[in-house]
Amino acid sequence: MERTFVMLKPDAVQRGIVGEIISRFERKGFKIVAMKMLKISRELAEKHYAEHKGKPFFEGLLNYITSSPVIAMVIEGKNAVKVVRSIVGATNPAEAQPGTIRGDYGLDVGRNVIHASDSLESAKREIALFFSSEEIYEYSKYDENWIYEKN
Ligand code: D4T
Repeated sequence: MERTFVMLKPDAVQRGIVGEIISRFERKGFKIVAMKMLKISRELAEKHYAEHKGKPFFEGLLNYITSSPVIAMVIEGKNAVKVVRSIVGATNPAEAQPGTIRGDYGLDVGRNVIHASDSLESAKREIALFFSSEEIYEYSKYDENWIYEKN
């Protein structure tokens, strides 16, 4: 099983679509093992987006992501990193396939609704940035035998 980091960005919270988005991951069969609302500090935003420092969109990205609360989550399941990215869709919502979250809910790359880790290494780094180990829960879900052929 893999774990990945997912964040519903300020626009998702402001537009009242967090429930719909979380439902998509639940329906797919993923298990939510951590979740909280927080207002991201500039310091945390700079760490999270360190790879983009110096790019022309960096300042706008930081202002956006720190502007209003977000919902941070850890999602667990088989091939979670890849499958969650495919549910999220392309970075630019204008190019994201209909049926993906960004394809269904956005129009502008600077308001792309959701973040999901792009690799297992990023997932580990981002989960550690946002959650302590006590905030991540290990538990069985009653439907697991119906989601996976073998546990
Ligand atoms: P995040 O990290 O937000 O899930 O997005 P992606 O992983 O899909 O894409 P990314 O790291 O390349 O971009 C991070 C973040 O920056 C915004 N962005 C990106 C932007 O505002 N303008 C741009 O030109 C690009 C490339 C959107 C996502």
